[in-house]
Amino acid sequence: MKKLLVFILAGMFVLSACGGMSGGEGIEAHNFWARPGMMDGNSAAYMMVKNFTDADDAVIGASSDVANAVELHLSQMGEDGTMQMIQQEMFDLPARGEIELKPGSYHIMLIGLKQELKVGDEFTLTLHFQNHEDLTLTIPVKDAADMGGSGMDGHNMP
Ligand SMILES: [Cu+2]
Repeated sequence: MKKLLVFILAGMFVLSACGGMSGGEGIEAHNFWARPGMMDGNSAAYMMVKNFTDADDAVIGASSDVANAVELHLSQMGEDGTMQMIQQEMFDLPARGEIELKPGSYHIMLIGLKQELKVGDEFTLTLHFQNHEDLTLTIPVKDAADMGGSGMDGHNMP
């Protein structure tokens, strides 16, 4: 029985190694989604961005037709205990590194939606990098509660 367990653990290690930083090329975005938003309201997009190159890079902006403005934000707890959003000039993306955009942390903010974004909808978002060419993504709108969004990061406010 013990031998079998060791075998399974070894197998899991190999799988997780393959799912890590190997196998990719250039810069890739994974697991992207955005939270729903009302027309004229806001939304936020989240994803994992991975840099498979040997050069430091950075996300320097994003654009989308569904919003009047798209900004790079960081949510963090302020001194008064409320969640605050701070606009970022860029998201650093070191060589062979990655950055996770997630609720309560780094995110791409969609400000002034030109259309309602409902769960199940999709829209186009283009990421701009310091060195790498643009990356255009088709982002699905998902229920933030299903995705680990607490609703406490400032985006569910009216
Ligand atoms: Cu924000």
